[in-house]
Amino acid sequence: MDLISKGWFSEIQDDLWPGQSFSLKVKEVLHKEKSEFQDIQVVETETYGRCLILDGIIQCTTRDEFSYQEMISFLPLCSHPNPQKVLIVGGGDGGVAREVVKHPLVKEVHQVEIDDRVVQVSKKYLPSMACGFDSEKLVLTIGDGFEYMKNHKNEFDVIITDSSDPVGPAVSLFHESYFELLKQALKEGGVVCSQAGSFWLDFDYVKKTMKGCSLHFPKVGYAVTSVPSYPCGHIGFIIGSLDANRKLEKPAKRFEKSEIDALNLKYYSSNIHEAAFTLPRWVEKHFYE
Ligand code: SPM
Repeated sequence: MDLISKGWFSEIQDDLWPGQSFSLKVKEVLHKEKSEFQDIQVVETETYGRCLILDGIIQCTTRDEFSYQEMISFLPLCSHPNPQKVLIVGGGDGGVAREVVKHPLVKEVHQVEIDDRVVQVSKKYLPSMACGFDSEKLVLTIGDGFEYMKNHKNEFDVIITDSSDPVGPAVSLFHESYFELLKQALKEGGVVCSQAGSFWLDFDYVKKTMKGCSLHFPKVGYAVTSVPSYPCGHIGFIIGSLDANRKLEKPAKRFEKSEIDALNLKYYSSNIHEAAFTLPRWVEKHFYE
């Protein structure tokens, strides 16, 4: 199916967000291919800069990606007192790696991405994100995250899962068994963070995923950020800690304004960290009671 009609890309996904769709006016299609795993497109838009689209779903635009990439990275990193060794599962555009390597306590970052074509296309068309791959702290492996973790036990302080939505290849990353694997790959007191969908669209799914996470993690929270190019302009993250006493909404590491500026953070701050866990009453009631 052609995703672009009369110069507009429309994100139509009847299974994931029935009856609604976000559209972007397209200036030019820069790249289009079918990899072994998915359809990959990069388009230049009129008002959101460049946009990466996988299987018809917007992954990031250069205008607003920092909100997602900073929050999925710094929420878990700052929920851990000493996040020296980090694993990123997915994140083929490089934006999460770009953020994680900024953290002053992070020494070593390993990333496992299944689709090398996403990495190569991002290097060519999305250099402001793919610059994350250039860090000396980073080791990139092309392969399956499940298989990778089976061979890496008790290794990481923080694991971030930057996946696409729970359809196709990413569906298993939302299952309870995935959280069990994450737990085994973590060191004592480790923290995980996964893209988890929006409470506006995926209410039951988020709740179910939180339940799966809480079978293996004594402390579980859900935090949100605003991303205008995602459906409903909104997305959330599930964060799990192996330390039952950790208060996820209170950053273990607080950054001063000068540090935030030095790290070139545009969205994340310690105040935003605390606010991100504050949920509307109806959501809080259903997620936590
Ligand atoms: N590094 C950026 C990759 C983005 N991964 C998440 C994409 C999610 C897009 N759909 C959001 C729908 C929320 N229900």
